[in-house]
Amino acid sequence: MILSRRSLVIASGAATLTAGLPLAYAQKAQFTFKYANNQPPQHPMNVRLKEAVEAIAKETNGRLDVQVFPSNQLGNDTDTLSQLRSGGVEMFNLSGLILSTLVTPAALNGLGFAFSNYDTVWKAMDGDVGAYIRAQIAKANILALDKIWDNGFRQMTSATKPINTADDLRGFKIRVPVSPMWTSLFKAFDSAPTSINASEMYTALQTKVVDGQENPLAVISNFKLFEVQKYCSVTNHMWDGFWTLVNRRAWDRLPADIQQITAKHINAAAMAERADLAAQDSQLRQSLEASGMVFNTPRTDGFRDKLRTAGFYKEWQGKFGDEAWSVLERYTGKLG
Ligand code: X2X
Repeated sequence: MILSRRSLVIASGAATLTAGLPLAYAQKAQFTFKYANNQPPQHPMNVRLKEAVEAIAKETNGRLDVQVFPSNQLGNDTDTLSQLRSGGVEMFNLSGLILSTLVTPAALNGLGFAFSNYDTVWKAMDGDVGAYIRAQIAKANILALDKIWDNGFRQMTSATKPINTADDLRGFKIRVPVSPMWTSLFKAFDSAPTSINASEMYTALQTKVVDGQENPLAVISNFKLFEVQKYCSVTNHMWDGFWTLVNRRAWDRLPADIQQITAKHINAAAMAERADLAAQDSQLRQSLEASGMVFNTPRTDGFRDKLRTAGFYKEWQGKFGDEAWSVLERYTGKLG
């Protein structure tokens, strides 16, 4: 049995990763920021975030106290995005694809099979694709810091069967995050996608509301999905990352030196987290296999053909527009 999100929050007294500043920073914080994310405390994102907020406290001499709330303690991703906009939460690490419910171009990097390796991902996201997306996010009055955190290349898991071909996805009851890109992708595969936030994912799988889901190995491991999923099919069907989003009014209240110190340490933490995940990669598969998961690696051509004939790429080229599309193709080569 797992605890519900609510009882977990009560049980932990909504403990944050910082739990107040060390005594060394005796000066009372001038600014206190809540920083939310959906990953459990042991995910490299939260490990690096904890280091970063300590470094920020130290370098600002305690003027800025950033309190990190992992595991959606302040609400699921959809709710937290509303809180970020209203200012109830000042900082939030969120998948661009989920942000795309508000800023459509933020889903650009998640287009099915757009990226085939990390080298291209980082060139694009640290280059013109990332810059393009951040400029669109800015129009929604939200600041996105420069360095996107890695979530990862996504793989499909199932309680019932390995996914070998696009046909295996027909009618497949799959949990997807709350985002039109994911729904559209799995509709194109003729699956039955259900939008469920990450905080409700484990329970949805456990109670068999859905038979499968798709996520990077680090998430499959950290959310303990191996307890409720048997098969892992290595499809690498999309790459997804987390932007550090900041409420614009809260950011503008910070003096320039604190802004600069904060951006520096958070961007550095994102770079360190990318390296952590890369280092964990091969060992993650082994540990998931040791937990009983069975892996297969399907050929992806059939999946791409299916998306093409279903009109998936045409649909998204229309939604994103030609400018966005050509920025992406600069890195990925011709799409669709
Ligand atoms: O919700 C998910 O599946 C996750 C954890 O990968 C995202 O944040 C998009």
